[in-house]
Amino acid sequence: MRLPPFPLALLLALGACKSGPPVASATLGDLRITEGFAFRPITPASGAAYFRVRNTGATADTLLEASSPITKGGMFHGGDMAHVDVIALPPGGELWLKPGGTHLMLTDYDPRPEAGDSLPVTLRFAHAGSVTLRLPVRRYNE
Ligand SMILES: [Cu+2]
Repeated sequence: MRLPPFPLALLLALGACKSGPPVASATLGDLRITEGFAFRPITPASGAAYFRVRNTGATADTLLEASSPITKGGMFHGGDMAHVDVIALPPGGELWLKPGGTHLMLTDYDPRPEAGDSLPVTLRFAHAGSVTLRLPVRRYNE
């Protein structure tokens, strides 16, 4: 039996949505964003994402929020998992979210990304505005 063309096209579209080419860096005004990635969530309930932001300008900025279209929530956590409301980026300053330290915690993934997928994440800054990355997804602790 042949598959009708419509569901096949839909399936291909969904696949492309989950695994388009990753975008781990971006320039947004004076901000240089690099080294973005996410771990594949152990469960769909929550998973961490990481990136580095350098403010090369003379104006202070603040990272206000981060969100993904495939998660319900997004919040910043310190290395002790304590909630961090916003993150300051003074002129010449840097914030580097990495495993064991401050991270972006995304919650309620649907669908849960696989290793090799890219995870769309939008960062919103008070001064520079918003940018969307497609974080490469790695197997946990890889
Ligand atoms: Cu956390």
